[in-house]
Amino acid sequence: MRIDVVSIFPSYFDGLTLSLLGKARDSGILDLDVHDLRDWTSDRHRTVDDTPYGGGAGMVMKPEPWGLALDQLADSQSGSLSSSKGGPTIIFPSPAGEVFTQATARELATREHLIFGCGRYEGIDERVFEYAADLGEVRLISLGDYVLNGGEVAVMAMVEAIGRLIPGVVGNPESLVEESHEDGLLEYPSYTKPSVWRDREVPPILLSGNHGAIAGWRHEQQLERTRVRRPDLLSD
Ligand code: JFH
Repeated sequence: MRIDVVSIFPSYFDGLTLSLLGKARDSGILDLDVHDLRDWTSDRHRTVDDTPYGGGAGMVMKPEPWGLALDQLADSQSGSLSSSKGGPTIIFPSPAGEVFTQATARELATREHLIFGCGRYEGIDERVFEYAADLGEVRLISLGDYVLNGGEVAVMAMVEAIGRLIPGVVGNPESLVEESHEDGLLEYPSYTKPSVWRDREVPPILLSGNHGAIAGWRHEQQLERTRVRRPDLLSD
């Protein structure tokens, strides 16, 4: 999989680039490239923003650098330009997008080429989303119902969630099988040594060696936690 990220703060992604790309980079499983949007400006001040038409607070990202960036990144890899199928999946984090879930991560982990566009200020000129739709599949995705200052933190979360689903990427769990036990419940509680810590004991059943009883207890824990913390997962 190829992942391109476009941002005016590319150094935000230094840690992600380092951690995610151990053997994944060397083996070519995951090719993550972070780009500075200002590389696609041509004025002396490398301007990426301007005042909003119609008035209002703050600034809006200009379309021209985004158009040039998307042109270059969309045909550098994805082969077939235009035609909208076979092109990259182009993701713009947005507080007004569909909410990102594990199902979204699973879907995006199957794609050959992802391009993440990180907005800042009050967002990106709307015509960029229309233009991007001619280059690939456009997805506006929200990390959750709260407002960040830009798309970078959302992209880091999404790339981490997607990356760990790709076999061979650092952080990929041994047992995605066990994890994909898709019961839609919260996790059961985990314990490790010592068996008593500051007068607190590990639930004795976990030391019993009775694997059937342990599985049953864990499932009960999952149900109860979900009922208390996330009842929406049981009703919807
Ligand atoms: C982003 C920002 C929009 C204006 C609510 C009503 C009016 C500030 C680019 C994603 C999630 C984001 C996110 C993603 C990209 C950008 C800041 C945008 C408005 C806010 C104000 C710029 C924020 N899940 N949360 N935030 N901003 N809106």
